Amino acid sequence: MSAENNSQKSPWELYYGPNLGYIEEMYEAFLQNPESVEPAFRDSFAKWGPPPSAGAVVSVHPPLASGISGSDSIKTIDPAFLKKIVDAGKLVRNIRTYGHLAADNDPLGLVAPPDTRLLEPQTFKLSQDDLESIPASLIWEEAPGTIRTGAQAIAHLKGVYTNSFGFEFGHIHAEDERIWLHRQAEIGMASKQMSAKERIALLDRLIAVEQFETFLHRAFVGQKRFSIEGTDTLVPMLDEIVRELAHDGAKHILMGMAHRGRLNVLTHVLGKPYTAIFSEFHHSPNKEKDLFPSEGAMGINIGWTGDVKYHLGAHRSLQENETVETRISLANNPSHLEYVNPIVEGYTRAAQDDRSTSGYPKPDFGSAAAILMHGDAAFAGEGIVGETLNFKKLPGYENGGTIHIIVNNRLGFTTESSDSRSTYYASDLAKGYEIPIVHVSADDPEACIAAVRMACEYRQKFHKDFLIDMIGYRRHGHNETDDPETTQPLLYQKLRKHPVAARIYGERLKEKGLLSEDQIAGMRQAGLAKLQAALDEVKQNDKEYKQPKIDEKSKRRKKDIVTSVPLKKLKEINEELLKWPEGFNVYEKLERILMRRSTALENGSKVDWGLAETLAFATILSDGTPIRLSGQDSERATFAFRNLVLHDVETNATFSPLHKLPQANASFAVHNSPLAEASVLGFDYGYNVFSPETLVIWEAQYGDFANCAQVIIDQFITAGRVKWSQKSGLIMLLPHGYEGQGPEHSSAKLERFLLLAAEDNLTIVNLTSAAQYFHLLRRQAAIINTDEARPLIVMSPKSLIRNPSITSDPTEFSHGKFKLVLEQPGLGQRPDQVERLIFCTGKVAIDLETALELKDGQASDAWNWLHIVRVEQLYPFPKTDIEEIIKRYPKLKEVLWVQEEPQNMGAWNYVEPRIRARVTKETTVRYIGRPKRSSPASGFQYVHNMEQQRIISVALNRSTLTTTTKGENSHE
Ligand SMILES: Cc1ncc(C[n+]2csc(CCOP(=O)(O)OP(=O)(O)O)c2C)c(N)n1
Repeated sequence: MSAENNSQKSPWELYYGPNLGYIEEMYEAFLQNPESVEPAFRDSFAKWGPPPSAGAVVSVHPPLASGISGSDSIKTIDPAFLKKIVDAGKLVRNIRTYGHLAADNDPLGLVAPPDTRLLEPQTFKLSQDDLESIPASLIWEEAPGTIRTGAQAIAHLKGVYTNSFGFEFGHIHAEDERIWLHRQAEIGMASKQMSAKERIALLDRLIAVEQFETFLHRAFVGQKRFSIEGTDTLVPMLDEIVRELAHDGAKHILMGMAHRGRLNVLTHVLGKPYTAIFSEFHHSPNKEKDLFPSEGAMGINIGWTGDVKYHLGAHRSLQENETVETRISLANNPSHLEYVNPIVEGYTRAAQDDRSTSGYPKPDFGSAAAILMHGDAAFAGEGIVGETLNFKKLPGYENGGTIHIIVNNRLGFTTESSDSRSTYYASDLAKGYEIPIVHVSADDPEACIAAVRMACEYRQKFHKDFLIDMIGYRRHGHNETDDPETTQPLLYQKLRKHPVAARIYGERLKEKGLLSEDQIAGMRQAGLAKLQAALDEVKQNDKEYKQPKIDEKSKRRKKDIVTSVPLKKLKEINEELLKWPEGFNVYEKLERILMRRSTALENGSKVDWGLAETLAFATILSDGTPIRLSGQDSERATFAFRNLVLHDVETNATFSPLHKLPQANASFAVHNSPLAEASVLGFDYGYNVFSPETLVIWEAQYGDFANCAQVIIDQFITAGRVKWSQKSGLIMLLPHGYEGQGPEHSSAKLERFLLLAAEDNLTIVNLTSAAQYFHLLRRQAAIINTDEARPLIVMSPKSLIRNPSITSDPTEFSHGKFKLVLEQPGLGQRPDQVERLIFCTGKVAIDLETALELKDGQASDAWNWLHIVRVEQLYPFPKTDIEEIIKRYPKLKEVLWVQEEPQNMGAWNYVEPRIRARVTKETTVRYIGRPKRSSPASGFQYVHNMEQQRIISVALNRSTLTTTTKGENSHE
């Protein structure tokens, strides 16, 4: 489109007939939407302006019979020739967009070649002569000076787009990015050829990668290692990424990967000594041959998965004008593929955020970066992948670009791609997130390194994710004890003859004259000698390598933590919380609600759940502890009690009083999360593990949705500490309570958490007062950065949020602390008369209290036979408090556990043995609640009401007092 250069007249005058029609059509489209036409047309049309009025465009000279040889020579244009130019332009576009289909990046040549006719000049009836006659600049604006003709341009672009690399950039909407990516591919990469020194170093690395695996294979026969062989180039790729990111100033590089090639990455990228790895193999039982061949089997857990320290980092100092110290960390990873992704994203953002001052934390995207490695089957199949990719542009979760590598061996265990995905490429999911994709052969290490450099430059420039699909193969079975020929016979017959990457690359360097056969043999010998020396050392010392632990002993549950706050300070803070900038127009209804808080701390007033939470947050910030709260609609809260972010009704501007609180000494992040549980909980857990000094809270919309995140709960939150010494003080707020809203939205599945509780791994609570919540939050904030830190599971309230019964006196905030159990006020004052003791937890306690019809906080004497105790903390079980209470009542006939949940759910199965162990033989232990059910709650409000009423009335009915003295419990 350089017609404007060729004439003093309007460029429109160069066109006539059908070509004029075509160009005019393009111009129409340009007027409608400039993005809809090729950039070349767009630029030209912008310069040309509209065509002269009809009839004004006249045919100029007759067409040149021989075409044109340079743009200067254009005087008149033959319509047929013009069509060829347009078609050549289309061909260029096709090569750029679909060239990847023809790329030579499948090391084994297994995939049937797709139809790539649209990349051929013949498809457009373009002959070689035609292309020779078109100036290159007409179809490729940025063609370098050495490329003069269309034929040369097409040859070059085909080389770029259909040889080593399969570039997919067409899905990137941002024009500047797309142009940059194409420019890099077409010109930039070629200008960054590797030096001879770099090439030799690359070969050396590949030899080390290969030898490490083959050495392990021979030295530890029959042990699984999930060899990297077939995707060996991953290691030098990681080397290069680390180098580039460190050079750009990253202080932390956070990596996540699964089993495949992990040992190789641990030793070569993270610097775990050969001796350490050999020692683990040497001391592993080697009896796992009969175990199910998965990476979860013993051979792999012993030594390097189960006990790998979270910050298994290698320090590396790079000399780049100044010394930059970069910490590289590989996240602990459970067997569950891809679930580590959000954890690593959380680490990364935590590493980037500056939380030292009030307001939102300030991220520095350059200071840390994430690298995620994926299996091809897992990337396409596991939903957590998409959930995590979705963080890419979300303010509370973005990290300035994750570099993804699909370690693509084209198999998932024994399953072929044709059975594991419906997409053409394993990487296709990434397209929806506008992530640039490069498909590259693992057997072409230089191409892999070039792709890595492009990825790092792109991240540096655009702060966005990049994906490299490294296509290789798997040399052995899923693990090394598996016989892959049972399921992929032809592939493995072919593979037996296929040389490893280091051999292929060695040959290439020999051909280039960079190395001789003897030199390569010398490199191999040196590598082998290192491995042998390490093994000899391990055998001689015969000492087991012990993974370092974060903390061997953890001191638990300190009693002396002060969580109360002087009333004066609370009042000052409360006053500040009700201030917003001059001219900020708060929604009137909300303003009225908020302003009611102004007197809540006065004598005789009450503090509700929402204010208790805000005061807890504010005082925690004032103590210098940063807070991060994320969850669906968490800014306002599902139940609209929080409203921590105000919206100006006239401008839509937002303001959070906690950000401008003068007393605040740390950042406060509150984010409405995307509609996902596993990824968001994983992210927040990761954030907290990386930044243990931050109070991190994840909130479920309703507690039952936490089961969408069950893998994160089972594999990380509850087990991370014993598996990996990975500490977390994450809080999970799970709205729970039976309020007739149906099978879903009632139960947060308390029983699941109780089932997972052991070895002091969690704190599980179900609260009935605003002050309890305040003290609990402050208590957690005080311990998160100590050995005492444990994830805190809160069955949080729904209707109770607005129930006056759970509001607290201001003095309960300025005095006292979190109590493990709460005794029903107004009951149990005549210990000698109490015959029934009810234990319960959460909302049902308030239903019971309501039914007691207290007067001035006192129950009538008619209730002297009864006492009710709320178990506010279920795990660890408050046995001392409960024993003391039980002992207080000499005439006790029975202890009831009253719950709203069905008998097979809730806390009954958990508390029953714990209560039974603490009562006399003569005391009956009984259950009152819903019968066993497969669905947690009824779908009908009236059924719910009836059930609830029955539970309360049986619990409070003296005539149902047990008459037996045998002590056997009877289950309702
Ligand atoms: C969530 C989950 N489901 C199933 C498995 C069992 N499993 C282990 S490896 C594997 C195949 C993985 O294939 P791919 O993602 O291509 O990685 P590769 O092993 O080929 O490197 C399967 C199904 C698992 N570890 N995690």
